[in-house]
Amino acid sequence: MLIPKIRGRQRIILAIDIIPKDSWSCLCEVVKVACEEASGIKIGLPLILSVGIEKTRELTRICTHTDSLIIADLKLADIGDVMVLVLEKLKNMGFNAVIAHAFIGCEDALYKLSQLAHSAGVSLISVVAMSHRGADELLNKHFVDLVSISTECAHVEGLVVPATRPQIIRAVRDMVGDRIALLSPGVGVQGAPYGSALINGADYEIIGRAILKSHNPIEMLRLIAKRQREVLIPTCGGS
Ligand code: BMP
Repeated sequence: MLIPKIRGRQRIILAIDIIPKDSWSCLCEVVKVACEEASGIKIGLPLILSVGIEKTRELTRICTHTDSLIIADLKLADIGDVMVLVLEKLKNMGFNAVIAHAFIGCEDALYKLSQLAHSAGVSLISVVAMSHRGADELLNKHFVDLVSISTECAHVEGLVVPATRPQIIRAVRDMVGDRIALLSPGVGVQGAPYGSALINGADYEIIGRAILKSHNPIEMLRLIAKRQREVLIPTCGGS
């Protein structure tokens, strides 16, 4: 599968780590909207560990008839032989994309995962920088090397770049041109304004708690999408 680069619809990927309002049916409704109106979902370890594999499969099934991204975010960071075992299981659970760390390197690691992902029709996305403050202590200092590992050696389809570090998004976009999708978390609760990652070159904003913890998650998702569109519309002068 190829991650679509330009989408005619909302450029939000819903990050699911919690259950909104402690209601499974509410979560299913938001997932349906995220996959039918927005660009898909990203399911994290907290959700999988709290509801289990069968329930997770229920969520991915809501999206399979759409052309959405259904991303497993386990941030894989292991030897290639072990990661490929995980990837097979994730594919069977209905995921069509997985996230791995790039810091594990290419040989016997990201490259091996990328080969299997490619033959299984699963999109591989790697993390080249992160949105929290501690990421600046080590990881974010190496984003240029991590982009090279990810793109020149492993040929991933997408890169995770932090909305809280717009300069990194711009630098990565300059490095990779238009050939790779940039997915950006850190919008909303972590402080980056809605649409800001898109303005700086990201293709998608990954947004979780701002939607799932709101009073009306579906309405909030649509409001954020509207805000993204407003921010992206070019203005014609004024300050
Ligand atoms: P929220 O919008 O609730 O802050 O969620 C952001 C999501 O993006 C979480 O699932 C988190 O694991 C993920 N994420 C992040 O916040 N920063 C990164 O650098 C990389 C991530 O995958």
